Amino acid sequence: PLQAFIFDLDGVITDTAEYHYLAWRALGEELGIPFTREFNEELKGVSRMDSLEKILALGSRENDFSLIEKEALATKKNEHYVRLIANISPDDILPGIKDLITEIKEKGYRLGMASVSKNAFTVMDSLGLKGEFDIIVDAATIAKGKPDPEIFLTAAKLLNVDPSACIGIEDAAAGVDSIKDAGMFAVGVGSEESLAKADIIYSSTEQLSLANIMKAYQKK
Ligand code: G16
Ligand code: MG
Repeated sequence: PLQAFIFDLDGVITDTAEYHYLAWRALGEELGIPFTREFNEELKGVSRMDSLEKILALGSRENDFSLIEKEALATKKNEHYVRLIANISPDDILPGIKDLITEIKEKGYRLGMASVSKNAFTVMDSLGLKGEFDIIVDAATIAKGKPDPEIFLTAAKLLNVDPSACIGIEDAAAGVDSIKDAGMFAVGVGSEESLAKADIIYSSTEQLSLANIMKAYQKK
């Protein structure tokens, strides 16, 4: 039987996915590597350094920088991102999320967070949601980012529940892969084409419904 829900942060709880996009896009332009929103889908849920590598590869510039230079580029993007999230408040929680969290807790399910973002604790604090979650995985303890299942498996372990008794919620293709490879039921928020592997897909957080998710989960 179902025991826990494990949420992604960026793009599910709040729209920081947009800020990651803006910060990467600015760095890309500076490097002469402009990219589209479509390409950005490949960056969602992917760690900071892996995202940088993908952007450099897009511009065939992966061999133009030393590791130290790459770290400086990643830091520059992060400083921009940190400025963009400076004024985040509970008003920035995406529609439908608060109600879903309340319902999940009322039904007695456990609640976890699986974000590979090193800024996750800050963002959760600004949103006023840190205390609502039973566990928040510390991204610094994760060796392999999404699509690897490590982060969702770690969340299940910290919650002390079996992965098969967990539902993961994600907005990124890499995140859905991570959930599925962890052996969990995957709820996707976004477009059908990029989240095809999810067990159930909603076009936006507003459409999320615990009753619906439960129905789909029980059918599996
Ligand atoms: C998030 C974002 C990614 C970002 C990554 C690392 O993952 O989706 O775009 O690159 O975290 O973030 P940071 O640079 O803040 O450490 P998630 O798992 O919350 O979707
Ligand atoms: Mg995300």
